[in-house]
Amino acid sequence: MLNNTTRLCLAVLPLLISTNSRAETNVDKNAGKLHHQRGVQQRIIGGEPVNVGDYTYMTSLQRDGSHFCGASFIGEKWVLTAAHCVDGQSGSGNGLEVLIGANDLSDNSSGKRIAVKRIYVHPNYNTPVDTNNDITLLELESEVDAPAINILSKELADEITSGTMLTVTGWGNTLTDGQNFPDKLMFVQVPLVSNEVCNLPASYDGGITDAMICAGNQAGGKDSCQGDSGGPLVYKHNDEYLQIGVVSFGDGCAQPDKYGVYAAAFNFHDWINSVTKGVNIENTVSFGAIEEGAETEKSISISNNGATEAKLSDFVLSGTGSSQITLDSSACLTIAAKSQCSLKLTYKASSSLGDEVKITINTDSQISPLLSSKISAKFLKVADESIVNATDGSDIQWFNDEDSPWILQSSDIKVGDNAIQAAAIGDNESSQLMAKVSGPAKLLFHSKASTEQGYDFFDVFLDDERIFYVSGQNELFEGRFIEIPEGEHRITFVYLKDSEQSAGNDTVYLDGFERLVKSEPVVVTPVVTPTVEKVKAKSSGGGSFGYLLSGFTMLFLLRRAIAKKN
Ligand SMILES: [Ca+2]
Ligand SMILES: [Ca+2]
Repeated sequence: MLNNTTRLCLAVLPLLISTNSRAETNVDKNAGKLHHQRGVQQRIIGGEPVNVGDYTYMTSLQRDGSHFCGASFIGEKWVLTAAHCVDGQSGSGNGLEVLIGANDLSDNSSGKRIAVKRIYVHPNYNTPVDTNNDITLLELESEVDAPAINILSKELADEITSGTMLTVTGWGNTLTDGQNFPDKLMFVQVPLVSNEVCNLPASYDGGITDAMICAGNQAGGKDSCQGDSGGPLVYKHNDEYLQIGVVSFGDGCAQPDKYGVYAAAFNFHDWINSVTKGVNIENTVSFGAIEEGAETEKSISISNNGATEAKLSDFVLSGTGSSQITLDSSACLTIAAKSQCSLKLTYKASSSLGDEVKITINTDSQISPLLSSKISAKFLKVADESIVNATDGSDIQWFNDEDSPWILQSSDIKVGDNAIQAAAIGDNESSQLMAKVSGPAKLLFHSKASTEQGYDFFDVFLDDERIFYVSGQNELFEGRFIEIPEGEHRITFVYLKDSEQSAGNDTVYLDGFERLVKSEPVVVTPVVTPTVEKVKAKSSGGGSFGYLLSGFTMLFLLRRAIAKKN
């Protein structure tokens, strides 16, 4: 167990890690989302191109045809990568693809391309410290006939001494200044460093856990870097490459004493077995924002990757507030081999769910006898009269965040005597406000925002679709219209901060709501207008819906991780 001194040291580590983890920076595609990926750009350092036909287990993790992380093919339909590459999000593949065995990413005939069906993040990722257990399995749409890599056994790992040369491969950045992501696969050899040395004050000062290993030269000069994340660190044993690590993070790249840090792949055999041959449940389920009195349904998927039928029993919900949830387990009492079922949860919201709400299930699978999934929600309660009045709206039902409520203020006003302001939230938190409106209608609102550009957001959703956002400075109140179709609709105003830093005044104001006379029924026309500081993000529509859900889930996960440190 960690002692107190170590914990104190670790408390400063998250910032260090998040500025230097080794996923490829790609703000264009992931604005505001990939907190790990901001930061300094450097290189797979001191490396050289591999010979075509070598390291054919090497895999590129891609979205929209662009490489953003490394991975390794471990056989059948399974790929290993880092948890931070997928933002710690278990669940459906969500458009991810892998390219197995390619050498040149610009050559379309190189390698085998296949979609990711499901993501299995290690359940203890980021626990008890950030970036611990940074490992994830990707289940592919079907089995792939390609050379696979085996993972080093625990026994063999114990025999490997520090100084042993290991090899890491990747398509990460090759430049010290600026960016050059090579198309051709690179490799570099680095010596294994003991956890003892890696934990010295000059290096990671106690931040390296048993789930991590380090490699690199004390003088620096050779290392993995941004864009190499998730890729394999391998050991050559009797002419066979065996995977020993997964590229995770480092303080800069190839700096003296700042070794590359890898998830210790050989420590995860049991978990890999339980996923690839056992019964699995999604680690976390989020109902997202839910208002007082509402009822929302959510499905949790359970998959049986074993070769025989699995029987499930003792479905138990526990934790503060869990009595508001009802469960329909009828579809999941037995799961045939290699198939899935859906567990239905219904949350009738009258109060928040505590931090420790979860469902546990027993199975007859010896590999995975107990399943557990954490359940979260953002509860919004009926707003105070003062909030209702300050917005100057009418015919609108308001619901305010219970934990981080929007507040009344009188210094920044568009209409009347006062307006409302998002809560002063910390990193990884959100302050949400919901307006329920019956359409058809046209709603006018005024907002002004001052947030960290590209990372902190003021988002407006019409039901599940993001229709407007600001990230950056929007110093004067600006009016926007929202066309609301027939029926009851939810408009949610979300001020969302990422995992670090602040910029500007770090707040959002809302005022001057007006529900205009009932208009003709209209088709929703999204008001996508990032104002002064334009950030690049995925276009609106279906894409942003997925983005929204994943952002929310991340938020809840991270909040829980923070709570644990207190
Ligand atoms: Ca007002
Ligand atoms: Ca921020």
